[in-house]
Amino acid sequence: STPLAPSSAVTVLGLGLMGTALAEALLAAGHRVTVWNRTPGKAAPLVARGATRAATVREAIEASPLTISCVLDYEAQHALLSPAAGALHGRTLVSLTNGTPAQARAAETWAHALGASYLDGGIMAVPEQIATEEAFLFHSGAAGPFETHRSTLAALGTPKYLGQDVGLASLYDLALLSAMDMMFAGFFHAVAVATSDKDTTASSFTPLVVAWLQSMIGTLPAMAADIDSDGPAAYAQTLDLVVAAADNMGAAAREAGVDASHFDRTVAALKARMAAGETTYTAPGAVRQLRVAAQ
Ligand code: FVH
Repeated sequence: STPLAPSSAVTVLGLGLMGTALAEALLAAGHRVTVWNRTPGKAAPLVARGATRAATVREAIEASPLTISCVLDYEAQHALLSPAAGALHGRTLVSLTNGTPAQARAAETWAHALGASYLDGGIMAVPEQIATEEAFLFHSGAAGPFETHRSTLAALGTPKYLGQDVGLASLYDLALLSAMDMMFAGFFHAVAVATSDKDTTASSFTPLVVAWLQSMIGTLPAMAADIDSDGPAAYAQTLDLVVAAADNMGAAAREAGVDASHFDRTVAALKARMAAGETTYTAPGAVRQLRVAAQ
């Protein structure tokens, strides 16, 4: 079999916006970078900066002890790795492809069966933030391979190791992406409602959204403490009030010609809790409600 390349060698599979940023960061950190992409032409700018373009996935994996995969999804990742799976023996695969905890666990089992080490990861950054202080990456999986490659991974952003359970990186990644997604959805909704006023623009309204959300973010640690505690919640409102407010938010959206179905669902769920005898709206109650609704 091909002897392992020096530890400064890293392979990147997938040269979309993120994969390209990762490869650039590794080159800037002084690594010997081998790249492969389904559409080979995307490698040209990296080759101009010193990367080596591999003709096949197998050739790419064999060039380095560490391969980082960053493609669209796990289906694409598995499809491109499968024909070259044997090359992973004795090497480490780090998947920075977005996926679920179950997909990470299946990928780890698959890699271990091949005699490869496997780490999962979640990138908490956009491509422009890679290798800046803003970027951090979750990693999970066996501690040994993480420690071996920690300094290489640190070239991409601050590595945050979550533990041996390989599913944790994607669990945290998707939880944070969910928070971001719902925040953006809230922003778009608020802008749609406010700009139903002919004199209001998104740009004139947005500083108010920013100020309000920044102030509300300050309440999250106290709510978290409530969620973790068995005692009475410090942050509490009457359910009556929360239902009335959600009703009004839905009505205002409808008056503004904006979809109000989110508030219809919220009001229905809160009224069901009131019918069951609950009188108080708390953070632990809201989290519990999400679990009840999923059953
Ligand atoms: N971009 C971002 O802001 C986010 C930030 C958080 C992390 N994500 C994750 O990173 C993965 C890749 O994202 P990306 O931004 O690089 O995505 P694209 O620019 O769309 O590039 C997609 C790459 O995947 C390749 N690809 C797609 N399907 C296949 C396939 N069936 N077989 C092989 N490769 C495939 C694609 O190849 P090509 O179209 O250039 O030939 C690109 O290399 C992702 O998991 C995000 O969730 C980014």
